[in-house]
Amino acid sequence: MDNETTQNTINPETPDGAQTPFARHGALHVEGTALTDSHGDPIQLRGMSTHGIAWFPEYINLETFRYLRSGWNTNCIRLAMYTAENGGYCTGGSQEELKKLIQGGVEYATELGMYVIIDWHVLSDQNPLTYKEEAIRFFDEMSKQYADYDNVIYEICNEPNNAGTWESVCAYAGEVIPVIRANSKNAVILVGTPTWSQDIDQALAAPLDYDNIMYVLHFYAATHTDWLRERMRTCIESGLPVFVSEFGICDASGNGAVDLEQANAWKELIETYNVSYLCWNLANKNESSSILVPGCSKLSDWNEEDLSEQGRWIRDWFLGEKE
Ligand code: IDC
Repeated sequence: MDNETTQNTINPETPDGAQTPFARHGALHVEGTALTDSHGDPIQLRGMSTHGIAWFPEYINLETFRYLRSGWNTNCIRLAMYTAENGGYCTGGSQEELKKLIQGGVEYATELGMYVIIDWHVLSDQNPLTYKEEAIRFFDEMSKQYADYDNVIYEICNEPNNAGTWESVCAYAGEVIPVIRANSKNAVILVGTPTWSQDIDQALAAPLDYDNIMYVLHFYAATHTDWLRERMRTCIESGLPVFVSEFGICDASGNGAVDLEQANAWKELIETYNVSYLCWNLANKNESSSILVPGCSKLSDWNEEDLSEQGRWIRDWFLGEKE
């Protein structure tokens, strides 16, 4: 389906008459280091990542997404589906239920004219090759189903680590990307990098041979400081397209104190290079990376008391964006 048709079939207007993000920007592609919209202009995606959808499915609904779009000024949502862990897609979770959640999330985002990332959330399984066959089946199915959805972005391995070396990521990507591309020719694909998506320099040294690929960097501001910012700057300056599909401003456990000074340094760098950024996580778990406090059961219209410190900080960042 071409852009025109897709733009016409996806709700072009928000209730207040403003055009939706997708209606304004259409299908995305990668030009040099920049994520670029259908008019050839650079675009910055921003928004929330869900927590594991198996554990916090309640946030996948139209009203929450609408509030994130119209109330929090975001244009993208990331659907994080753990592949391992308790209830993971490859470790005993109900694949049918998990796919229903993904499908709901994609439909809500599409109805609202938001971009949506389908995240194959490799973490304790370390090496994306561990569940390669499952990944191939999953992404084949998803990319067939969403072949005509120009707002869908595929993230093929959240955070390779330990045995998940750049060589294994390349071997994995070499099998998974062609499967997606056979169905959805031009989809933007995000590729995680070793050491919990910190080693983007390894991707720079040996990039993948596909178009419309971006390499993933994740940071947690209280843990990852100057050295990782320096790496991001160097890699972008050297021509690597970088996408921050997950970050927090607490420590890498997803908990602990937030570090506002480091958080602001990251924000400045991200804005300097117009990098896309998605914040971990949309839940009310008792941990500092959750944007909602544990007692908050509201699914939208959050006020000051409903938000954690990270929640208030990220809301203010989103609201400060021009567009
Ligand atoms: C964390 C969650 C936490 C959960 C843990 C293990 O915040 O509630 O118990 O995973 O499943 C990542 C991962 C992301 C982590 C997050 C914080 O992508 O799944 O979520 N983190 O540890 N990389 C660096 C930090």
